[in-house]
Amino acid sequence: MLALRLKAWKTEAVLEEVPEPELPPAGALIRVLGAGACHSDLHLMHDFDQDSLRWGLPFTLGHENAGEIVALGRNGFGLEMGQKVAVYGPWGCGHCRRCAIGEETYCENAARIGAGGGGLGLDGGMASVMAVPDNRLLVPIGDLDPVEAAPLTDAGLTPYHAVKRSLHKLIPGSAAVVIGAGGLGHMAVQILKAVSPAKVVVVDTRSEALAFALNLGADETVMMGADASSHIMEITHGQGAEAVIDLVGADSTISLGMQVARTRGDISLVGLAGGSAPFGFFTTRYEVEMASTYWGTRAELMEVIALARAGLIRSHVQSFKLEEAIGAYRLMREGKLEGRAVITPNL
Ligand code: FEH
Ligand code: ZN
Ligand code: ZN
Repeated sequence: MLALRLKAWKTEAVLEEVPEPELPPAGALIRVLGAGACHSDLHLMHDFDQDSLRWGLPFTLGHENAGEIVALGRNGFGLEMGQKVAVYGPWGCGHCRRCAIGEETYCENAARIGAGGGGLGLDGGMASVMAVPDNRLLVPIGDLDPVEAAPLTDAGLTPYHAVKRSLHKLIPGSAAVVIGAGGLGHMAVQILKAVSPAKVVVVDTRSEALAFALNLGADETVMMGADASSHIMEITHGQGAEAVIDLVGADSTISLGMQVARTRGDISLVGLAGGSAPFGFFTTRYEVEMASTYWGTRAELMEVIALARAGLIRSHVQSFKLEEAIGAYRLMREGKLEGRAVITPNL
């Protein structure tokens, strides 16, 4: 079968023929119906190296996947052949204390495993068939379109986890700032509107992205720039926001988040741009809580799928054939995608 493979660090992925995978004894084979193209894949191709990620190469890209079960190993209780499922992306050991509570993102044995999951050091979904090592990693999607379900596993789950961290602070009259209205940001806006009464303020450098966010339910938009913080302080009546979700992670966005987080507010740093900002007594308001977050838990993926099945959130996708995947990543790099690019290897 044809697969989009990362063969060397700091090179573009290439399409090549690979053998179809074998059925893992306690897992499943999935006919991939949607494999989301994530911004992190660009970092995998252009920025990371063996020192930053100690994963083996080559591997097939695609860590946001949904499809149909075409072979099922043991322990597939509640699952059946032909069923449509989303694949939980971060694959931990399954039995350490973190994995036991579904927090496989923070698996205690990650270093020993030597990979982050399918598409992250192990073969992912940018091929017609994908092997999933354990059936615990599959979440049925009912009648959701698998092309739209695929991005829920990362572009949906990652901001959902960050929002949940602050949910108790997002009371009526509160405000949440979403920085970056791309693949994750367009989901963050909908998630915030679905689960909280907070006023949602979206920041981006692109006017089209801000218009898109307004369409998805954002209450206010702010153009990123020198005036962004004063604009947000005005919108929040001089108090700042209870939650800042930074989906970019550049020096400028981290600094903006620190300027606009309210006393006792939260900043969740999700974006991988690699920025930083100094932290000291006078750099934020009192008791601002800052955390980096990575993906979300298995139970949270079930919650995200439930939100989508209830019609409360929906990923906006542009689909591309496997042969067009490299072109899709180029569009992403140029900031020309609206919502999420999803590769459909079986179309
Ligand atoms: C992938 C690879 C490396 C770091 C982070 C990621 C995220 O896209 C996972 O959500
Ligand atoms: Zn990702
Ligand atoms: Zn583990």
